[in-house]
Amino acid sequence: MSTLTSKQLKQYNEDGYIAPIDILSLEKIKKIREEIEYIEKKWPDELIGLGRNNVHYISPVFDKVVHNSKILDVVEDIIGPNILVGGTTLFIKESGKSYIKPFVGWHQDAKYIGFEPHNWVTAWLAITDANEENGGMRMWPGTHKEKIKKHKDTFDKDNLLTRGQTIENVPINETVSIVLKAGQLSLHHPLVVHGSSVNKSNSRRIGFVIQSYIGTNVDQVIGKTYVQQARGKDLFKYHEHTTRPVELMNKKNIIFRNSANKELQKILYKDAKKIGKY
Ligand SMILES: O=C(O)CCC(=O)C(=O)O
Repeated sequence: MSTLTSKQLKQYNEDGYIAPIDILSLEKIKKIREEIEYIEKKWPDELIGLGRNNVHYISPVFDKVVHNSKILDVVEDIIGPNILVGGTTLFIKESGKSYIKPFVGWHQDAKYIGFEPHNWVTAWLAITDANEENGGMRMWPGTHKEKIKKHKDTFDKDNLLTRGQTIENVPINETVSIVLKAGQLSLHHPLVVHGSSVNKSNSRRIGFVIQSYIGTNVDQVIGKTYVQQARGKDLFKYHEHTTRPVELMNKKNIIFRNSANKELQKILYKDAKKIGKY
């Protein structure tokens, strides 16, 4: 029996995403936010640039999120019972009052991530509310049924994507705003076109993105991905499995995360003209 309702599954099949899904209480979200702020204060370089990736390798708090059974139940409904965690990214958008104006260009995740076949799903957990005002995501429904589109590398410094990539001429009036309360989740398909605008509010917008949950039948065709078993059995053994952190910022875990992030960087910048800040 599935956890997602038939309406939610229909939304995924027809539109390429599902939102919102209730996952964590505000009390649990507060602890996650405190963990971010604690790391930022104590180790100011740790979560910026390439360091926005794979915080679940150095923080037991985030490790617990990626192995959360409520998230895995809904992910299982989409990709089946054998699930690996293929990576995570913190998408933090500072308030519009800061000197940078971060946004995310229109893109399809499948263009750069290298996971084939597309038996995978991206889970976006709202650590703060995410809405039109503070730069929540917008989806272009139905585009997951299309092929990979042409992406232009702009290297715009405010674009939170690695190469500042963007799909041009997206009809904004056909896109839909994803509104999430802190603690809610959205799921999106590898091919659905999405992006997000600047944060015009007075506070940060934070999304913790499991990018992505992959079925064990999914290989990495560009480079190397490390994985954790989230549920079920790895029947294919395409990837190297990693251990889970038991304390924050353990030295061994830091070294491992740095090398995993370097491998990720090679994937995300394959054939790019230059390397950006992430
Ligand atoms: O956080 C955002 O605004 C965009 C994140 C995104 O593009 C993704 O999760 O695939």
